[in-house]
Amino acid sequence: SDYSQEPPRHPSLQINSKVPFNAEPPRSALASSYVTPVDLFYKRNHGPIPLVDDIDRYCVDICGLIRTPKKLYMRDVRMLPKYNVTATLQCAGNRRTAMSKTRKVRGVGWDVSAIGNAVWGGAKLADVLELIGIPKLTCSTQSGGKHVEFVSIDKCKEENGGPYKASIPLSQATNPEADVLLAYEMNEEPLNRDHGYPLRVIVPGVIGARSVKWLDSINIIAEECQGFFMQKDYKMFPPSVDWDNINWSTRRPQMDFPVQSVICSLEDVQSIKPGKVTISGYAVSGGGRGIERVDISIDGGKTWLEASRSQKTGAPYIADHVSSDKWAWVLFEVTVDIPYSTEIVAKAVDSAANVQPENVQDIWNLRGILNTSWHRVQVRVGH
Ligand code: MTE
Ligand code: MO
Repeated sequence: SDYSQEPPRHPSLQINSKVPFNAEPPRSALASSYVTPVDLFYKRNHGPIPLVDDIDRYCVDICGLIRTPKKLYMRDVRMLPKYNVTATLQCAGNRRTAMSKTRKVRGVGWDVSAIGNAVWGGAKLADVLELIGIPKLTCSTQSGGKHVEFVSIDKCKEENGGPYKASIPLSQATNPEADVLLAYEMNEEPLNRDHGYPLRVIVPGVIGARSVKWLDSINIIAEECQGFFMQKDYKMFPPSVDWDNINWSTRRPQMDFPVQSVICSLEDVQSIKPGKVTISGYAVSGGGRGIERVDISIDGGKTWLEASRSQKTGAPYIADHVSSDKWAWVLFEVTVDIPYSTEIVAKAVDSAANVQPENVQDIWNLRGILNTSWHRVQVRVGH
């Protein structure tokens, strides 16, 4: 594969793998802005970054179980109503490095920054599908229906040199409230090459792996996508399953991500002077569930205090309220007095009262995905 045409990248990114390029920002930079700057947004790739240079000829083939296949050009996408959706994208492998410390796992080692919050601009997939005669649906509880497969331009070794692909249920794709986008903008700029230029899918509230970049075709299919990343990866197995007894077909592909929170203002281990310390970070849940609460402990989890939460400046954040960005993270903050060396812990509660698990061992899985255990940092207080 050809890595000679990779785009330029910000020098402060921590590179976890050079080819394919996988990198994340320093945690201190992450929670300092509600909307993550594009150049600091984590980059997760499985192959070389494709180069689309003739934008007038670029089009997405819409095919499969439909009466009339269609070629969707950029001008067709731009003709549809444009939506700006603020949504947090999180890699299922976020915090994998910490999980691998209990027991070895397979996958790119990520610290806590394989996540970012962006304003995605584009057309709703529901509007695109309506163009080809698939009506909108507002009841998302329907199951057993068809699926919408997204196939990319990029080539990756897991697919034996074939394209990256994934699918979502048709009921989600045709539901305007699910806010699934074909995005051509990120933070009000044209999407850049690393993030999927010219067009990518954004599936809010779902692990990043389903938000296919560099879209090449959309396939309406009877069964979910049989590609590697749906069937042989990104599945959550119990701690008892290892590489010698794994049966991939026993589990469903992971879609929504669970409730998560991370302290970004402190490294692990951090040396500080005794006195007031501001503890801040992000909290987010999947499926459009808001964040009800973020609890902070400065004694390793014995006692807790509540952090304040915010999204965009100005409006107070209330979980699941109309004024909140339902697909976006909240930033939290609390200032406390830390007199001696201790362990600081964060745990969030979402609007369905789901809570992060206490220990990483209990959710250990061989692929090292969805480490949402209590986030802990050690502080050493010196004089
Ligand atoms: N789409 C394509 N075509 N190729 C990829 O390698 N990686 C997926 C997803 N979409 C991927 C892809 C994964 S695992 C994640 S977490 C997100 O893209 C990362 O998106 P980002 O690089 O814009 O942050
Ligand atoms: Mo990912």
